[in-house]
Amino acid sequence: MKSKAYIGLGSNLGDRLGNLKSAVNAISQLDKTRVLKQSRIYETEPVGYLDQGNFLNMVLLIETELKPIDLLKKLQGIESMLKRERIIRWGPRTIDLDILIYDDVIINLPELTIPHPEMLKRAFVLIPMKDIDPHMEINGINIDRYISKCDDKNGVKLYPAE
Ligand code: GSY
Repeated sequence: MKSKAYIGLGSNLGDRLGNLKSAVNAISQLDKTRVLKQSRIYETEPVGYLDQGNFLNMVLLIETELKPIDLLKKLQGIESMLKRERIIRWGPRTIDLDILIYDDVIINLPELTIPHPEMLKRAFVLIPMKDIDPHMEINGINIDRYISKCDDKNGVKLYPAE
């Protein structure tokens, strides 16, 4: 059965743009998976642990036959392949791949929570997501309403296209 999932990507170490591109390429080559849409890329000020460099963030909409846990494992494989470094818990990372939404599935496991618990408070997730679906509603509420309440919205800037 084919499912749709939104994946959040972030990088703030090394070749940030190259890391995002490599991750998109690796996701597009996953078994039983195809990338349907991708957002533009945004440069975003760090949220949480502030003493670190700006991130590049983007969001993908994929179609996949992988179950959520299998998709998580594949994404973790891509993170290790891209040599994700994360010394400080909320600190800099070469690449971070998060399953944000998977159909209308709700999962609460120690290793995986879907929908992503922080996504509705993070403009660095919602603004790219809006590129993919400008009229998106979450829990019956328009995405713009969530964005307007995000503390980090002024720190999210479109990254110049190449
Ligand atoms: O949530 C993923 C990692 N992360 C990010 C991020 O991707 N972008 C921004 N702007 N801040 C962040 N803080 C953390 S942790």
